[in-house]
Amino acid sequence: MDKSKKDLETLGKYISLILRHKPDVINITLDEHGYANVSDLINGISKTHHITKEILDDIVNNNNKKRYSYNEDHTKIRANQGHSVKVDVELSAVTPPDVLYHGTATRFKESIDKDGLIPKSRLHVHLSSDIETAKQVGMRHGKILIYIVDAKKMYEDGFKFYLSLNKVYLTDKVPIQYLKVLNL
Ligand code: HQG
Repeated sequence: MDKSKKDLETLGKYISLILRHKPDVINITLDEHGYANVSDLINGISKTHHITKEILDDIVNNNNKKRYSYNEDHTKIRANQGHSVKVDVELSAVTPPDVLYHGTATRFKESIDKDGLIPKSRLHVHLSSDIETAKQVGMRHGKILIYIVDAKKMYEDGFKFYLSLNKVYLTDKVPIQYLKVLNL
């Protein structure tokens, strides 16, 4: 990977940390909807990383996962999903596809088969509509294990589903009766 791409990736990870988990690393706060002030974010980041409004625009518009959004007048920015800090990013409730997937690692199987899928440090359990994305998510944790989630049944049973702007399906938890391991 060339250096500028690598730099953007490092910057993207740092922005993720700030906007989803630890805004205090640059002494800023998020409002109740998860927004940070764009100029405060740029000022804070510029203490340790090279950043300009143009670079931030590039990350917002071209980040492969569309992780961030500006508000209407571009004075505020937030992460679309993935938070551990308690903010309400105004997710839209949706009817899920009949089947969703969750990519994880084999080392979590025993625990998941006992407790179901739980959000751990995040606000929601993250689910994917396709197996390929679930593989990418699972790979981050170790040897891939993919669960098939019976979203249709969950929905019929009253569980709520949300779709983030960047097309990640989110729900509060997935009890074991809705889970089946996908044979890879
Ligand atoms: C596991 C990335 C033991 C769960 C991705 C996962 C995603 C359990 C891990 C987004 C468990 C949490 C989120 C239980 C769940 N016992 N382990 N009962 N229930 N787990 O990173 O879903 O690149 O918080 O299977 O693409 O891996 O950051 O969640 O392995 O969309 O934009 O606990 O993060 O997006 O790990 O990933 P994570 P995730 P970004």
